[in-house]
Amino acid sequence: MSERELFEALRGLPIPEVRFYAETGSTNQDGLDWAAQGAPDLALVVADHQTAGRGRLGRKWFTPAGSALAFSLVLRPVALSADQIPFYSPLGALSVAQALENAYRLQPQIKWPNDVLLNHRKVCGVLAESLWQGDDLQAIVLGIGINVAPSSVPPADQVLFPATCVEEAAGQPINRWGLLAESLKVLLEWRSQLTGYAFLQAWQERLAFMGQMVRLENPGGDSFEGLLLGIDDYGHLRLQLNDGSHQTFSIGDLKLRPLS
Ligand code: BT5
Repeated sequence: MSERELFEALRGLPIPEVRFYAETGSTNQDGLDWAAQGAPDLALVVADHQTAGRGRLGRKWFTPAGSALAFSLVLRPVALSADQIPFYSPLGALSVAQALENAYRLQPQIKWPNDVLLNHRKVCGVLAESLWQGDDLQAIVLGIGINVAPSSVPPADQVLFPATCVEEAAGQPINRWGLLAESLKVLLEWRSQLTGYAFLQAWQERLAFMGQMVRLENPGGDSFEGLLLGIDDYGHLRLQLNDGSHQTFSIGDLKLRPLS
């Protein structure tokens, strides 16, 4: 698919500038560099192939050529407050989930806080990174990777959680740029309601493992097991622990897994 088709697909969306790379290291790095040089709100970086795509905690994100979507959006909200930062990656996940519903009638779920699953396998990862100048938050770069064709799915021994792609679930060829445009359209609709009730509701309605036993692990090695009850007004995950007590967990570097 050509760059011209990308620009066609984005027509009608209020994206002021687009940088397309046939190959780049990481679109998030490109977005951060561009933001530091003054990229406007909603500036978009798209790559066909990433050679150093990244996930959270220095993990790698696999984006081979010609089969996936990898893009990063520079966001410069008018009143950008640090408390809103944790909501940006769920914003990305909710937008992709709804785009998959709207465009292909799929039934995605969101593995808290921000992975999109199809048939219980990871199809999309989201990484929100912030650009600071001293204490001032300058921009959020919201990076989204979606596996579209089967060749975008990493081998099973290279992923922490089973992976899939949109075409496998949809059973039909998917136009990558069409999926990108639909995801951006939904994202622009939710953006102004980031911490609101409707946003939290839409996120919770798609939460994977609701009412199931899960394990949460933090990078320090602590883990908690309990029944997944949902999210609260801050987007924190609510669990009922094995001793019957309720505990909430803030969005961070926790790893969530079903127990069965
Ligand atoms: C994420 O991190 O899931 C966030 C991924 C964000 C990628 C986008 S692509 C555009 C933009 N530019 C970037 O450089 N990044 C963003 P995390 O939750 O830490 O998951 C990373 C883990 O997912 C890896 O350690 C692998 O186990 C697994 N993984 C890697 N590539 C995958 C893929 N294509 N599909 C499914 N799982 C993958």
